[in-house]
This record gives sequence, structure tokens and C-alpha cells, in this order.
Amino acid sequence: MSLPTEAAHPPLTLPGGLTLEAAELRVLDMPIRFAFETSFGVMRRRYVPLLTLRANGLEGYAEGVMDHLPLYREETVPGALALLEGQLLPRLLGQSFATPEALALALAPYRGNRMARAMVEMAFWDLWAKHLGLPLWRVLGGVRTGIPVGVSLGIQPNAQATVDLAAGFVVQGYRRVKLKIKPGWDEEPVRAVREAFPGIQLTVDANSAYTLADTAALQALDAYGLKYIEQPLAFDDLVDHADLQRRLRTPICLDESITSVADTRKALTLGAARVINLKVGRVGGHLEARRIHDLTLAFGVPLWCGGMVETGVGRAHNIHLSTLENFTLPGDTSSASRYWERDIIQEGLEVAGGVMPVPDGPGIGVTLDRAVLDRVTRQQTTVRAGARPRIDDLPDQPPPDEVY
Ligand code: OSB
Ligand code: MG
Repeated sequence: MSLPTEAAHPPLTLPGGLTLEAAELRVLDMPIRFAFETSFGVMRRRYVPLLTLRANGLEGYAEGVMDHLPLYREETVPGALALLEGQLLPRLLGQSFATPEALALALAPYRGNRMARAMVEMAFWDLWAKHLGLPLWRVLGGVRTGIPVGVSLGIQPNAQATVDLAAGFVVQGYRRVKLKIKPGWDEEPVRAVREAFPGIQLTVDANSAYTLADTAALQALDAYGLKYIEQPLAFDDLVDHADLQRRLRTPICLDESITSVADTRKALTLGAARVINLKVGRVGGHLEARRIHDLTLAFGVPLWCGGMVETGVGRAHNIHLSTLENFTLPGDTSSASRYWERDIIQEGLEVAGGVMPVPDGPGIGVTLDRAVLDRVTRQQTTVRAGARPRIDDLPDQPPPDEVY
């Protein structure tokens, strides 16, 4: 299967395009309402980089999904800030872009750093949809106005606590329960939750904690009718996952391993996954996400929208993306109030009957709560058109023997 092109999605255009005037970068300190334990650590708060792009009297918003330390993938908050503030934003501001495709071309030469690039790309989509006066989901080509959602449950102290926690979400109508697992804590919680709720859609997420040497422990999970096992092996692996998939009845779902449509094609060609968890903030933005969507549709592989414990801004982007046709499995976009005492947006993004409504205003359709935002802001900078790219106190120019 070859890679999809944008031909299926002719861009809407308006004369003049958008001229990027300024960017505001904040770092928010957002305490989570509970300790979220995964195989790689315990998250109690997130430092959230929030980007605002200004053009034509409008503002577009996006947040970064990287952690402060490279525990999930390689990118970090300090690294993203340095790249955005020191290089990407100064190079892009002042330029005019007619479409998100045009902006993506300007970002394309920069390798990796997809979470940082996604912030710029996604903020531009918000701006652009507002410029067109349309909700983002319509501009992306979505087909639904409500998103069936599941919930991701952190590692609990024991099996009974896991069952009790799951029960609350099952009662609320959540369409799927995902349990975080790690070596030594897998079959026990899965058995307990499956016995308590024989009919629910149940999945597990290992966040790369196993190796092929643990194949027997993963095969033991085949007995519990799981919809999929998420990212059992290394964060950057495809080959071992393909090997493991041949030894498992349960489908493998890749999360960390998927950073691009090229990765997705390799994974599906190798048989490394039968389900994909797509996080727009991990793959470089909505255009790359839509390419992955189109490719999985062509492969007949189902897709769902993951989450990275986003505030309302990132959550809204995820919800809009989830309206595309092939998001046929429940996503991780649970209610914002599950994570935040006070979110940074004025609207509630709340699940009712297992369904998250899609915001219907222009762009991502949410508005910042300025009072909350200012209260949680720990750092703030504005970059304007004309700012010179810099690398801290090193000279502005590349080393002399390199040609750019
Ligand atoms: O692997 O999907 C993951 C949270 C942080 C980092 C990685 C993951 C997660 C989740 C929670 O599972 C998703 C969410 O509710 O936002
Ligand atoms: Mg995951």
C-alpha cells in the first residue's frame, strides 16, 4: 500500500491567506486531580506549553503533549520551548500562509520534534478554521457530532481498587475501560475487572514495559477477551511487535511507535499492529494525523484517538479530529473535569452517556478563561515578526562550514 495524498481533501482557500504576526508561548502548571500511575512513572501535574498564534485579528491555540522529561517519547518541554522560541517561531512569523498545507511545507524541512511542530501546525488550523468561520471538524472533513469515549485508568494499589474505580466509569456510560499494566501487574487486575464486568470493552496499555522475553505473560491475557493490548514493547520498535503479534490472539495497538504516516505504513505492512492509537500532538499535527487516518482506512485497520492528559485546548483538538470516519473505536478523550479542578477554557468538555459532544463554534470552538490561565501561567514570552532566530548566547549564525 502506498502513502495517501491530500487529493481526497482539497483545501478550502480564502484570498490573502493568514499572515502570522506574533506568537505567545506560555508554560502552565496544571495539577492533576489524582496521581496517574503508568509503567513509566507517576504523574501528579503537567507543565503544559500553550501556544497562541495571532493573525488577521484572530487567535489560534494549541498545546504541546511532551512531558518535562523524555519518559514517554524523546521530546521534552524545555527542548520544545527552545526550538519554538529560538528557531521555529522567528523563522515563521511575518510570513503569509494560504492554507495549513502551505504552513506544513514550511515546517517540513525540520526533522523529528513532531510534538513541537504539532503545536504550530495545530494552532494554525484553529486560526484558519476561524478565518473560514467554520468549526475545525468540518474543515477536517469529519462525519460525526459526538465522540464515543473510553477511560484510561492508572495503576491502582490492588485489584479491588481497580474494580471500584472502573465501576464509576462503567456507570457513567463510558464505552471502554483501559487499564495501565506493567510486568508483574497485568493478569490480576485484568481478571478482576473482567469478572466484575463481563460485557465491557476492556483493553490494557503497557507503555513499552515488556520485551519478547515476557511473551508468556502477554499470552496469558488472551484469555480475557481484550479488544487490544496497547504498546507492549519498546517505544520505537516495530519488528518485535510484529513477532509478538504472530504469537498473540489479542490484537496489538501501537501508540508510542507511531510518529508519522510512514511509521504507520511500516507497522501495518509488517503486521506489527491491528489497531492504531492516533495522537495528533505526537505525529506533527492534523495533516499528518489525517494521512494516518486515510492510510488505516485503506488497510481496514480501526483507529482511535488517544490522549496525553490535555487541558481543554488539546482536548478540543482531539475531539475535532475524532470526527473523521475511521475513528471507529472509543477514544481516550474523557471529561476534562476528571483531570482538572479548573480547566483553562470556559466551556466544559464533559462526557454524557459515554459520548463527548463536539464543540460547534469556529475553529476548535472553545474560549480561554483568562483568569484561570493567568493564575496557572508560570512562564510567558511573546515572539514577534522580525525576531531573530537565536541559540541562547551562541552566535546567531550556523557554524561556518555548514550550508543552510
Ligand atoms: O499511553 O495513552 C497513553 C497519559 C499520558 C501518557 C501516555 C498515555 C496516557 C493515557 C491517558 O493513557 C490518556 C488521557 O486520558 O489523556
Ligand atoms: Mg498508550
